[in-house]
Amino acid sequence: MPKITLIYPKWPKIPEQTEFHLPPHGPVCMAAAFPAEYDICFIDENVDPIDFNGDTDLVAISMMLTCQIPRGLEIAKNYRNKGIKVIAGGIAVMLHADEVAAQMDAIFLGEVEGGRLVEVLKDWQKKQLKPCYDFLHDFPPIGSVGPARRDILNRERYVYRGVQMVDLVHASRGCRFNCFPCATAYLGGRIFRPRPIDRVVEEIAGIDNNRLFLVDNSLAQDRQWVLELFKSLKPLKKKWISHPILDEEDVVAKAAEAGCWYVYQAVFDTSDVIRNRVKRLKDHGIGVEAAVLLGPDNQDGDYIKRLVDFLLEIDVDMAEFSILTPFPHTPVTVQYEKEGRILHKDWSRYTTAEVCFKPQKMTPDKLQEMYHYAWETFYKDTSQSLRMARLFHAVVKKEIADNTYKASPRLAERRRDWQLGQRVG
Ligand code: B12
Ligand code: SF4
Repeated sequence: MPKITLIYPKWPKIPEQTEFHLPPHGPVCMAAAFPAEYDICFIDENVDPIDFNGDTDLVAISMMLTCQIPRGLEIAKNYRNKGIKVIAGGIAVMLHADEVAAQMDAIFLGEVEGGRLVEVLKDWQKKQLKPCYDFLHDFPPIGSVGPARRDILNRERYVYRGVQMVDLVHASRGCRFNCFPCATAYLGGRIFRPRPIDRVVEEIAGIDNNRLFLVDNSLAQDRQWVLELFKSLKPLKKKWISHPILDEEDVVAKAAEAGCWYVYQAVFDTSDVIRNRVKRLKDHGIGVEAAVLLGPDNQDGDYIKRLVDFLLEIDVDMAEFSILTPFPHTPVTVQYEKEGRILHKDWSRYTTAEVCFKPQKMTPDKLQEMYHYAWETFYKDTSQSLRMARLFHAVVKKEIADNTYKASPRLAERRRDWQLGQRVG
């Protein structure tokens, strides 16, 4: 049985974020495309160390973020020095294709379903790996996307304070929008590709976790499809987080009924549109985590102060601040390249916690200072862990109400110990 080591390289976690890890999604989807006779050992280096002396026939490196690239290249070098072939794929490889290709035996651009990975493996078996398998924008039939291989995850690592983290799943690929800081239009070719709903439901029903994260780029792309999706999800009684949902009263109501627990909502200004959107979600019992980008050309220090005050005023549950970062193949990078505003291309610093470009209305130092100001001010009176605990409390209440609450194994263990202690005492 050929042994594959699939590695997700470590990345520098944003220091301000709560110290927990979500299970990686790209690798588990990719792993599902391997034929059954392959033995896959998965290492998420964010939670487990790599044993470079482990027995392996082929190394596959999966990278989602630009800031994973330097570590991914280091890992590849290490294995290639031992004569082991290394192939790389994932979003960051698509965005940094030439640079990565130069240091791998092969790169894969695009999505692996539809038999594409099988072809690559055949070439490898024949010792005829090509340097590049380019399927970017040549999408496999969306129906060929099967259930992800979550069994390869070391699940114990994705537990935070005794609580099992969410499992990730996607019901669609692509995004028809083209927002200025985002590479998704390049990756997905602006084509919204929903998966057949029955296959999504089948996959979700098979996940042994009541709490999920629907990582679809946006649930605001096709009204009819999202309504159908929510209707089909409702009987499963799962609780889920998602990126933005179409901001219409009936859609939000159906999302809540289908188990929507909280939403990552981009907050880019202090308008009534945002205020009302947040209110609508909260009125339906859906929590809101504001995703706030700092540094676009319309912002200065005072603008950021107003934005933070606004977030507190509209009472979002959590906020995640990131510094606008000129990632390759985004509209904003094309503009900043032209204007000579990119400060450096040290990818390990492209974490969104560091300023890598010249803002228009502030110095880079001022923007960096305002980033710290935003995190500190928002969480000054109510800490991040308390706010997160509240979100979890909300989901537990919903689960108790519909009889789906399951104490996570560690909490159940602690409760048993405590009850035993009471009896003995
Ligand atoms: C889901 C998601 C997340 C999730 C992470 C989920 C997880 N743990 O995996 C969350 C919400 C946590 C997240 C966070 C962030 N994200 Co994000 N995220 C995405 C999103 C929307 C989808 C990714 C995904 O899962 N796609 C579905 C999977 C199945 O596709 P895939 O990974 O491409 O895998 C397929 C192929 O690539 C291939 N493949 C994958 N690996 C390999 C390996 C080999 C060897 C081969 C052959 C093939 C292969 O097979 C798979 C199946 O076909 C993308 C946008 C997008 N559309 O891509 C942004 C995206 C990846 N995120 C981005 C960013 C910026 C971030 C944040 C930094 C934002 C922030 N400031 O907080 C954070 C970083 C996290 C951190 N530092 O803590 C950027 C990346 C920019 C960059 N160049 O670095 C993207 C591209 C969006 C954008 N703004 O442009 N994100
Ligand atoms: S930011 Fe969201 S809505 Fe905009 S292009 Fe990217 S994925 Fe689509």
